[in-house]
Amino acid sequence: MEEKLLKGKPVTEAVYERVAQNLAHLKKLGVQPKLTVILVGEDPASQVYVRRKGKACEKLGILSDTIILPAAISEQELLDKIELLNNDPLNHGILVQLPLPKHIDEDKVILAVSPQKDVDCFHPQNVGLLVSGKPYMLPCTPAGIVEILKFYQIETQGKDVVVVGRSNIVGKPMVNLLLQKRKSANATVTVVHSRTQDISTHIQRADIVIAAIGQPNFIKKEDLKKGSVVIDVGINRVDADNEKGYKLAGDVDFEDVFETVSRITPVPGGVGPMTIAMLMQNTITAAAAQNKIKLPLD
Ligand code: L34
Repeated sequence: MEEKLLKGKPVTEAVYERVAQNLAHLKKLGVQPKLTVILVGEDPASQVYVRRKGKACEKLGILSDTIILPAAISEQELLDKIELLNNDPLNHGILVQLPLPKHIDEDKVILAVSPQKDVDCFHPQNVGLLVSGKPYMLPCTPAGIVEILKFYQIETQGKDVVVVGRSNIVGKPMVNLLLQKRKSANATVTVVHSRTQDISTHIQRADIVIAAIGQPNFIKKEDLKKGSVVIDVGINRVDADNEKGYKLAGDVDFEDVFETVSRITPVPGGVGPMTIAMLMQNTITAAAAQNKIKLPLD
């Protein structure tokens, strides 16, 4: 049972080890990396994620600032705040937690963040570099998934990988990462989405399924090939009879598919913590680049 689980924790520890060594190198050269996270409004899930980002920085010795802005803030005020951070040489990373309130244009906000400080890899310049195979930084969640596959020695080269979902934050960058010409990628990638005619027939052919659609328990055992590897990116809150009033469910029906799959990431404790680990790595990469320093480990 245990060996089927692709847990995030041991993978984050390996990443944090690397980050700590790179960080020590930067500090020796007088650079103190700093990340600023902006949270607009009071979305409860976002509050959890942002708090975890601050905690990870604290644990590693990366400076961090969390700016909490009211949901009613104007788009211009937010853009002004970002501009101040773009011009602050002591701040190396800027992350605006998504989603934003409806009256704020996410695309404008993403464009406003200096590409050098874009630790999410959301800016079109950084997306372009990734697509062309010369990334400045890697998008956190997809990069975390590749780390999980590497750590557990799951071959992607030549394999059929089906990505379920085409979001800018997971699906699309995931495709681009898996298409890179490198050993830890080189996959044959299919993307299925809400307008795909028969999602199931595609998923049934997959050696590896990466589910990122945000619908609880969407994928069932009938959808999967026996022995396939499942990476579940979904973190859905579903009603539950406990103190919190909810529990977390993935996009894959874990109980239903468990016998069918060879490996599967749990929710929570799978991909989620990797997103944060890769953000730490990106903050170090950004701080190094802004100070023209080459890091010892990549
Ligand atoms: N700008 N917006 C921006 N960057 C990001 O990288 C994110 N994301 C996604 C949402 N919006 C963003 C995150 O930070 C999702 N995400 C994220 C980060 C951490 C976790 C989940 C999603 C996480 O720590 N998950 C835990 C459970 C947390 C809980 O108890 O609710 C886990 O074990 O999966």
